[in-house]
Amino acid sequence: MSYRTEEVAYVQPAQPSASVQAAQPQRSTAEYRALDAAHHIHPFSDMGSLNRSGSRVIVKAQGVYLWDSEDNKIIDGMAGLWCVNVGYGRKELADAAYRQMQELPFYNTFFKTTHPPVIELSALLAELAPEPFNHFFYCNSGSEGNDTVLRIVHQYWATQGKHSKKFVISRKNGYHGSTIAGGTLGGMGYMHEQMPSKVENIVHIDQPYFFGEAEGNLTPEEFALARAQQLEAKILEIGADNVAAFIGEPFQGAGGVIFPASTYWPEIQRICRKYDILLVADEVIGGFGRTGEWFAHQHFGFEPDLITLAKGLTSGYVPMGAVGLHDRVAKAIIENGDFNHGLTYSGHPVAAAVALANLKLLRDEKIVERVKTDTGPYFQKKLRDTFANHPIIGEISGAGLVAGLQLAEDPKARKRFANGGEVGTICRDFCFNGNLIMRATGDRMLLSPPLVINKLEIDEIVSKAKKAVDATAQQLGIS
Ligand code: PXG
Repeated sequence: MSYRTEEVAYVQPAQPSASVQAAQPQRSTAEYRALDAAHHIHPFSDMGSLNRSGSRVIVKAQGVYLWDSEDNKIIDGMAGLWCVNVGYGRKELADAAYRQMQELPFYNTFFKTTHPPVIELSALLAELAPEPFNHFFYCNSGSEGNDTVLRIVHQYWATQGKHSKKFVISRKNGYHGSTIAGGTLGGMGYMHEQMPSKVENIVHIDQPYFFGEAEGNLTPEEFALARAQQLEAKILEIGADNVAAFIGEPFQGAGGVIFPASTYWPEIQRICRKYDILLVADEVIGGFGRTGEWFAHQHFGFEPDLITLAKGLTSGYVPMGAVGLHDRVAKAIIENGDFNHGLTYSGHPVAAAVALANLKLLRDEKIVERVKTDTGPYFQKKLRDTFANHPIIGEISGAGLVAGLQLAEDPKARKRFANGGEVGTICRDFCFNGNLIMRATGDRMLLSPPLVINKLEIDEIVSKAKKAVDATAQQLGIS
């Protein structure tokens, strides 16, 4: 029986299971903090300031809840980092890893060998992905997935004899990872500043961020179309013969859950086809059910040539990334000699076994369908009902189980706070103190809970989010 049916979740108090309880903290919070400050550099952090305040020590998790070393129970509105799609504590995934570690903990697929988990995973991905995606290349993360995308794109055009097609177009405020290639592809200015060496031939166009960037009386649809047409202008500027690919997240995740209007992706696709440019959908966040479709490009109605996958592929239980190749790209790669790219852990058997078990849960428990028809619409409506006419909420974006709340000084006039980033941090801290994990990107508050969340848990997230936003407004003297 499925663990997280509505019935079970409603009657079951969310206590950690016996196996979770076994993992009790071994040290006091103060000891953990001191050791962490002494020896651990956190990602994307100001370590001086973090070490002075001390991190929250997360010690266990079950379903949609986390527990810290002070035994606070926290509801995880972010599914970890947008990845724990099946929720925490699924024994099936632990068992799959345990079995595979005993059977074959490692073997590579470089030199004319393969193994059952990677074969089964590839076949299942081909079944779950849209029709033209039948081939998959594996890596360890979304960043490596996008490095792999670049390698495939260049190899593809080499096989077509179009060696001048070298430029890749991406977007400002897109996020494609933190390797040098991922960071260059992404459009985060603060990352570029710390990267004097970048990958060549990558250029950016503006993002389709209506609330923050639309001027005049444009409708969201007109604005999205204009932003998509920047791609055509950029291609003409560089010369179509020099452009290899366009890459974008179907909706921007880390950039603030920015959902383009319906006119955006069809126009991007039209332009890519017109100028013979590969279209890459970075599905690292959108893939595996987030919007209620298996892949976010299906939600937006377009057909990419390559898809980058990670996060929900294993629900974050072990690291794994992948790239899905459209048949026409796969054919070119397969029929044209060596493809000189690979990682020690490409198709790692344990990661593949966990991914396989994870995808079977998503499929067999109809988790994605539930997001589409039940919990997703409930979550979206609840947010819109709760925050309608709120004095500091300007926009609610999202579909399925992902949402962005725009904090604004004057919602109706689309006027943002001059110190939006600070306001976001205030709100994020109120959430944290109220035992809700909600992420702030500048002045946008983001939610992306585990896909197994039930309606009571959605109610809890939304009411805690409301309290935090109200407290933020109060602190700013706005009511
Ligand atoms: N593409 C997208 C769309 C992502 O969101 C990556 C690629 C890179 O994946 P890896 O596995 O290399 O991290 C991501 C990652 C945040 C946050 O705070 C978002 C990500 C990673 C870490 C933090 O929103 N996205």
